Amino acid sequence: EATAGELSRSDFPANFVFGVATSAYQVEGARNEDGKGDSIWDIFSQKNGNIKDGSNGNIAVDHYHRYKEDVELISKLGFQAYRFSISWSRIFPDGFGDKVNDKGIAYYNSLIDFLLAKGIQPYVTLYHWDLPYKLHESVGGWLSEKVVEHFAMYAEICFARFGDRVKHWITMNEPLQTAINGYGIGIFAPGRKENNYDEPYIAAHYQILAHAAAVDVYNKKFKATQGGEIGLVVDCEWAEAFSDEVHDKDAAQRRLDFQLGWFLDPIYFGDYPAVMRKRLGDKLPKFSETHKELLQNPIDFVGLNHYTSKLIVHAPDTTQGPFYKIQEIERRVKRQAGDLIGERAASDWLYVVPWGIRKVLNYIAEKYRNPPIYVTENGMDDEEDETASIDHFLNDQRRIQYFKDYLAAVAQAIRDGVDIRGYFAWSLLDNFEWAQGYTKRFGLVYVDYKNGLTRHPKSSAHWFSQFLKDKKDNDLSQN
Ligand code: GBH
Repeated sequence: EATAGELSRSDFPANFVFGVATSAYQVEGARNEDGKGDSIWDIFSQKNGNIKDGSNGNIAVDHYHRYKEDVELISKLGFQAYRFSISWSRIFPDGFGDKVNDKGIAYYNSLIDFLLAKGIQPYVTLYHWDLPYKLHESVGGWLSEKVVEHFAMYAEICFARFGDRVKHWITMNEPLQTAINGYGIGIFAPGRKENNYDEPYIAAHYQILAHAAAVDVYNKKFKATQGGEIGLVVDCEWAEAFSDEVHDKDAAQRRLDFQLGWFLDPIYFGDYPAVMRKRLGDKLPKFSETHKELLQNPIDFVGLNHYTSKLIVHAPDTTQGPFYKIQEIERRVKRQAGDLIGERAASDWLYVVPWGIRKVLNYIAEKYRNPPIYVTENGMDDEEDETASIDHFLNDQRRIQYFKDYLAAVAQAIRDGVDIRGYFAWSLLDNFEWAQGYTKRFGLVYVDYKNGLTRHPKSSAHWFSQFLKDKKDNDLSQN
């Protein structure tokens, strides 16, 4: 039953998990400490012009040294889970699976143990965009099939060393972003854009296979004894047809096939969507019989990162780049009448459209046989402003409204019958926002970059904390 009044914790199942999320390169810092090797982001971000404010993640928000303080915060706010990622080059400094860096293992052991001591469940991502640089340099990164076996070796070490305590594994974060921004547009590491009609599809292919190889290792060697679950995280904006015309509706469907079907179709149905095959021809790699066998490994859940929605229009002459040219679509934020799809946040791609998340969740449920889903990222940002007072950032009423509205839409999707198991807010802390550097703040907790990286919970953190404690009035009256 939909609630007329305030949203509350009891609109979600009792075993529904609420957590916060981060990723290694965005928060850890400690670039060269304790034997860590460089990743493609360490190299990419040192280059002039790649990062908006000329910054990098050398120190980031120093989570590597302050993880205890940060986990205390998660605990005090009342979250039950923490989604973080492991930096591959802390475990294997050059990416090759021959020498394990014990200090890297020790760091994640301490983090995991501290979380569990506080009653917080770790949800661990193996790959959130920080490929070991040596692996990139010597074999060609995600353009080479060789990375598949190296990733599987890395995954195996993580399962073997941490899997006695980690019961929720994510192989990859948003392979689409690596493919398009890393190998097509070049705004993300490794910064390639020369072969933007081909490389994104190759990079995606080997990420899908690396994912499948890691799942294969887990299912064969660890699952029975460790009893955990494993899945991957995809990002998907809702694609709303710009008009009721058939060509716009078809365009919106193509957009969904090219962003979500690209990754979930091989995993659930064994091959890419037919529309991709038709439009890409030989540019789209093929899965061999061995590959198809690997892909038979079932995943236990879909992780969905969702922030925003777009209007999709049929556009054979689009100027939005090769990726959209092949699809003959354009993404828009203004309706025919000229009004916006939602209010813009700080990032130019992030418009607040709460109803979109309900549609994506229902779409995944319908198309992929109602799999368990976690919303692994959702949130909005504020623009950094060095002249503004700290209170300007702490009093984040818009972020509270964002969470309320998106959570209400998630609760609706649960009532629609979608099997949603949990929700992770992005992000615990303000952090290194990739090509945007520190100019965007997504945190529930403010980080004071000018005063020793001190942490200050924003109003949204307090709101969340209260939400997690609250029961609806009628629940209380039943007690
Ligand atoms: C997530 O990606 C990431 O998983 C997370 O690490 C990140 O901090 C978070 O989003 C917030 O961005 O405007 O041309 O620079 C979400 C997908 C990918 C959407 C990058 C925005 C920026 C393109 N995002 N994209 S651009």
